[in-house]
Amino acid sequence: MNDMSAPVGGNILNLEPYWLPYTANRAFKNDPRIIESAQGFYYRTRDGRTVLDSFSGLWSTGLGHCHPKIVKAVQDQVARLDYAAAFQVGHTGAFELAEKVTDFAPDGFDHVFFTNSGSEAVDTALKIALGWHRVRGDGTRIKLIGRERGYHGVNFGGMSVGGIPGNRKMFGNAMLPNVDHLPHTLDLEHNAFNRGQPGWGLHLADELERIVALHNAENIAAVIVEPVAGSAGVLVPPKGYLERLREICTRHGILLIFDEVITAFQRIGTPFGCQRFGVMPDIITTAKGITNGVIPMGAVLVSDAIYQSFMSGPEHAIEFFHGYTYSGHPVAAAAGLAALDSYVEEDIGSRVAELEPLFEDAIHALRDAPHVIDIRNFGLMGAIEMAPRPGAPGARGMEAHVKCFEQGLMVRHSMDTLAFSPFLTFTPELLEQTFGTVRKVLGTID
Ligand code: PXG
Repeated sequence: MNDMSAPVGGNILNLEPYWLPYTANRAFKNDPRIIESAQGFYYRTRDGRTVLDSFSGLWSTGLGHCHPKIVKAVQDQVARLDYAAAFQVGHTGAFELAEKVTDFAPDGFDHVFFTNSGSEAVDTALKIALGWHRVRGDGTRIKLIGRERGYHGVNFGGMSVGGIPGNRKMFGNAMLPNVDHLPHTLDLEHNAFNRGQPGWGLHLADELERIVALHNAENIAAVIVEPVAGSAGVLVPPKGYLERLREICTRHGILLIFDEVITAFQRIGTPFGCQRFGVMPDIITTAKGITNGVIPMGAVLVSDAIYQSFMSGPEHAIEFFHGYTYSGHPVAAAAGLAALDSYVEEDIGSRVAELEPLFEDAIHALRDAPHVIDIRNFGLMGAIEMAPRPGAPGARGMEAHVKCFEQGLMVRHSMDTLAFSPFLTFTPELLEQTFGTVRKVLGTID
């Protein structure tokens, strides 16, 4: 057994009490992979090995681990103001960050509600959508439309509009009512090995018309999609698809929510993903890159029109009964301010534009590697899908992950799909190293 619970010459780590999230706990505890520290593009393990991170944390740490400016901002902030009550008083950092996020966001997104995660951002956005229709006297609009294979976190709202079967299986009878789903857009018969946006699949946006006809527009509050679906294994929207969703939502008075937990903060080359596609939603959710993943934080962005609709009733009354103890937390706000400055100062948009074609070539070079049935990419998001081993779906993905780690490379697997989220400041050499290791490992898997 590879006993990483014992560092070289150190004490044994008790692995039992910790129930790991989204992890096969028993398999992990039999063969733990424990990270002790990180710097730049690398993790350092408890047994002293260096591991190249091909996933920027979990799509989160695009500027690199232990980014000096962010580390310093967090250290200074925690010593100055560790926490301030989030309700009925404010603190400077939350206001400053809200202004900086709205400056960073496309025109028209003028207000920010802070949360502590993507899941909370999604549930907050769904509540804003329901509340907005209600305060405007449109209270019959209660239905929410998500998409198959969509991932919107693990809270009840996000899970219900999400379309990941594994998330829904155990909780079927606790799902929100009044939810429907669009079909997803991946069909390997038509769009396998596509580079960038597929030319096939636009007609799938028209399914929204069918859903609207079924439920009646007057009952539908919002449609929520990820501009590029991340967790499901990088499903890239067909050309014209997001534009068509926008057009249908506008025509029927339905709010369009883009869940940009992954696609914001330069992951696909523009500050927010919607700018890359030139399609503006009504509400944006985000998290992860807002603080470079350093301190948990999520956010919901809305237009002035949406915000102002809530600003009615007696002035002493709370307009939106919602909030978290840690909304706009001072330390998270400090991390966010430093991260947003860094995206600009380091000209990350240009670096992503330079890296994207190199990443595309490097990942598609694995087209002829064993088991590979599809490769997809957009911006600095990419996925390699393997055929499942007969009778054991997910086993190849797990084996690839473990073997890559042993070879000094952290890759993310979800079932038999390997996902890649390289650092926004990665180098061509490290892209070669990443995919060279993956190719080698795939050659060793049955
Ligand atoms: N929406 C989207 C689009 C996400 O990608 C969430 C909501 C939930 O965020 P929190 O912060 O509550 O986890 C996410 C999170 C993966 C992976 O491997 C993806 C996520 C998280 C962890 C792993 O693809 N996405």
